[in-house]
Amino acid sequence: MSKVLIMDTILRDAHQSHAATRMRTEQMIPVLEQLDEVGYYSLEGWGGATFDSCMRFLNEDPWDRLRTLRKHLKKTPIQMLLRGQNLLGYRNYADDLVDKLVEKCFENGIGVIRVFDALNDPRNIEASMKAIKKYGGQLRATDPTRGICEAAISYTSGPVYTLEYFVNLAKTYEDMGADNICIKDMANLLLPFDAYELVTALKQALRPETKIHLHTHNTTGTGDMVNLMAIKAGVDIVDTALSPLANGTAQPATEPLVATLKGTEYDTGIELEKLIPIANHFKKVAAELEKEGSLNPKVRQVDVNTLIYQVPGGMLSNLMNQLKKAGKEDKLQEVLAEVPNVRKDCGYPPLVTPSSQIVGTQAVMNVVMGERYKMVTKETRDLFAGKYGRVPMPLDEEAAAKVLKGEKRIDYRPADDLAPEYEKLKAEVEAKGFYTQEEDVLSYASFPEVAENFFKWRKARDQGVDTDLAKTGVYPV
Ligand SMILES: [Mn+2]
Repeated sequence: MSKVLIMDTILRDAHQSHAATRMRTEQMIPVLEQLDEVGYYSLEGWGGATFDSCMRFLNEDPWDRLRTLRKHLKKTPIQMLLRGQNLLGYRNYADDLVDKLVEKCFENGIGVIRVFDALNDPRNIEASMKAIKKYGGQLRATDPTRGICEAAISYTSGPVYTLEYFVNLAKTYEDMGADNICIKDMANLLLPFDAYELVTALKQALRPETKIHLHTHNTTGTGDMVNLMAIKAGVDIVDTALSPLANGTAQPATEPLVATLKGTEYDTGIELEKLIPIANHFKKVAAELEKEGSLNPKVRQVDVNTLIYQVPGGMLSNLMNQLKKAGKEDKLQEVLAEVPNVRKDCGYPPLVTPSSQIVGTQAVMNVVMGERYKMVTKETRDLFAGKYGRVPMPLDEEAAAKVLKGEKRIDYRPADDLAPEYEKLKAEVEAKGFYTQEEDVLSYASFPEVAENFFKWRKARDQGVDTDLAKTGVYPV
């Protein structure tokens, strides 16, 4: 029996992909106990975007959300996504902060940490993995389903991305201590027969106890086929989302896969009947999100452009939003055509946060300004300078000269430059009068301005009338 395990993304990637990560904790709570009874391998519930969105848009403490999820999810591990040395944010953090964040994630209820680096540079997930092994190991001693270290390969296509490349990277991550190896196909670029080949190769190369976990999307309409072919090749875990927020830029739907595998050697063991009332709840939530304008029904459609332009779903909706705000919606095709050019110039990084944002924003600038690299973001410069890590291919020297303007490149692990920072950030949060818990320092480290605004709001809420704040009328008192 090679029972297939399922991670449902309804609490994270599904609404991140469809509704700009705007699902609120109160929209999750009514069905958490039912979700816990389904028999999933894990429920994805946390990550950089949910963390940001909680504070920025929803006036929620992301740590409170995590603790609430954990309170209701007694059996099913909560899975999160960690961006290696970038943690939940968009810059490199010092190793002491990496250690502290991982400790607090497990302490507040995370069971499985999926860690990846946008550039597939193993040096960038070293510190995270060390911390996951340390704190996860302690958790695992009492509960073998928690404290899991899942190292993810950012799947992408391009000249360097051969079967051998992926197998070598997976073996490197396994040697570094990964319990699971994830194929993170954030853009649904992985085609069904390639998935079969890749999973087969990984199964042969990796230890039998290492679980292979596939994460894809249904942006291009191939997601269900990708999952099925991977299952035929022996994949252990696949990611799906309950149908109301599934498909399109999100994951393939859970229910059809459960039905497909029923009674076969791959049976998930999940009863379809248990999913129906939960899906009915999220149907209502999806309608609410659409009504408030967070859910753009366009993202549900099959978009074969992704196969050509190699743009992840989240990035595509970001580009659409950026252009819409600038009143330049008609430039979408031009921007999509510029993305692969920028990518080639900067050494073919996989397109995933933050490199997807960097490349995407630069492509928008190149098109809107009418001249390539006339305007360059700091992030683009840093990517070219090696400050995000090693890119798989050489830079385009002509573009690099235009972008860097003589700035020095580095070839060592970027975080080696960083001095410990937790105590310094803690002192800042305390000096500003916002410190209530160690987690606040991590929120502040991740998104300083967003966190500070959230802390102001929280203080006003908790202390009742705050005369300064009340005067602005911005914060509820
Ligand atoms: Mn994803």
